[in-house]
Amino acid sequence: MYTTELSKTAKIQNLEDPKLLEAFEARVAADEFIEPKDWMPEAYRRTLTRQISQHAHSEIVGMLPEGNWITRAPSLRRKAILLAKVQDEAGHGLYLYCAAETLGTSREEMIEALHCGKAKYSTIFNYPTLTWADIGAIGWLVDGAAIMNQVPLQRTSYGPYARAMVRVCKEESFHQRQGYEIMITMANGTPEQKRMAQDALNRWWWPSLMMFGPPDADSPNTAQSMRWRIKRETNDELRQKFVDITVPQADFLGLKVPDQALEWNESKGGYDFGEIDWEEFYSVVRGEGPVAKERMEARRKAWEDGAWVRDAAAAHEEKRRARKAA
Ligand code: FAQ
Repeated sequence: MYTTELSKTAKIQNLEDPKLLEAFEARVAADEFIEPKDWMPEAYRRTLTRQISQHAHSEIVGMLPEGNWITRAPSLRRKAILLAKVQDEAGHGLYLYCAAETLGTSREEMIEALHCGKAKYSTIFNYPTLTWADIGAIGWLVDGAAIMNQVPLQRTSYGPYARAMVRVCKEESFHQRQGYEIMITMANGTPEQKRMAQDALNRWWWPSLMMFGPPDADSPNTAQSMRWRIKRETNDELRQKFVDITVPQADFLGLKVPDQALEWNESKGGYDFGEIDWEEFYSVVRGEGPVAKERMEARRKAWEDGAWVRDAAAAHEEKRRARKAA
């Protein structure tokens, strides 16, 4: 339902009214926000629905790896912070579903697409959280990568998505700091705690770099999304920025980034880094990630378990309407 179908997209574009298309392109080029009731090309609507719904699904599925640690957090303070963070992710998912709904697809349709495996969510959430240090690494690296990607999305051309991103980014930056603070504590703790912190960095580093998507040369959506200012920076540009910011943070922790090829490149003013295992990335995208099956089972179960709440809300609304009409 949401995957790119470039041949169809090209056909749709040829059917658009050239005058409307030209006016739309001019508005985007002038950095105006496009709003739900404005005319927009069908391919723009589709790619936004795809990206925003994938983003929403990621926030919701992303609650699972951390939710798994709420009862095992090492202190009441850590528990309260983690609980608040996981709740924030639920909120992000809800803003994003609302933003996607303004494009004409219902929340039920989006959720059905996730549950039947048609819609994607971020590869990163298909890896398991094995130790408490993973919660630090997720905040530091995964939220760090998410912010890197989402700050430019505050200026994305679709108004409801851009506005949702403003609040999301504020909360993500708190999330990143809480993760880094866990890493600081562990890296300066006992030798065993430092070893756990290094092990978490080793396991989360490469999957975090994959979050930015395929290299630009292999990204089917980037060129058009950059033209329509849905994306403001490319996958490779954001990945490079993330590496450049994060490597000194690892140095500060006294931890080693697990990449033999990592080296400062004076001429480009950034780090050179090793080849990402794209085979692994595509296999996780295909649904073959280490805990992909468990993630989808948990989401389907949550949806089924929550059916009574949705039914009760719908019955209440019906009663309210009937009372009003009487
Ligand atoms: N995972 O042509 P591109 C978070 C797919 S939120 C899975 O480059 P695009 C918060 C892509 O859909 C994390 N699939 O695509 C949090 C496309 O599929 P299609 C989520 C991926 O859209 C923290 C195909 O590959 N953030 O972490 C991935 O231009 C902690 C070709 O790729 C967002 O969603 C991937 N990593 O660029 C929560 C941000 N990468 O349709 C809890 C918004 C690519 O061709 C705890 N999204 N694919 O079949 C974006 O910025 C973009 O959609 C990209 C991909 C950059 C992810």
